[in-house]
Amino acid sequence: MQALSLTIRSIGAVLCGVLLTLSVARADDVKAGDLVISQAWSRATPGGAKIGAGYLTIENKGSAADRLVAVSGEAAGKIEVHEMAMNNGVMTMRPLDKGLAIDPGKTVTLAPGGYHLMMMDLKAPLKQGDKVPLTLEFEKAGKVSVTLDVQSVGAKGPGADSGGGMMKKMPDHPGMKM
Ligand SMILES: [Cu+2]
Repeated sequence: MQALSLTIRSIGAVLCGVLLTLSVARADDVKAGDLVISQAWSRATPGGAKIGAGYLTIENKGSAADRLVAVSGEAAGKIEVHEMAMNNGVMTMRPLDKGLAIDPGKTVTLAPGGYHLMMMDLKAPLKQGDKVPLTLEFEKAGKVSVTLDVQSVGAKGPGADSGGGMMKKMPDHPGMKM
């Protein structure tokens, strides 16, 4: 019983932490072979949007290159690995046909404005606080399960430090006309 109440108390403490700082919720690192996957997150989709983007960090601690070749998940009809690039002054994105290379000793970060997982045909809008399970498939490391932590619509990163903390949670901007 003591263990149980301790657990409940620590869950309560974590919830408080989330409410106060929005910085506690963070998925644990996932290890697969030589790869370490961390900071898996996404953004809430504005109502009705059928596409969303997933972001994460992949570190290759091994001595051989690996490659993210496929992504799948229940939340979306289709998921591709995309890159953003400037083309004649226009920001465009395109699927990486051969997947995303993770060179040995390197860390590749998927983030807004760069590489991302493009989730198409979303079954439901992504809401802040949602957990979205995905399966990443690597050439060498094989299939790896990760969970995207859905942040606010305007979040710039996986935690409060980059997302603006409490202010982002307020739906109505004080400066806006009601
Ligand atoms: Cu895209």
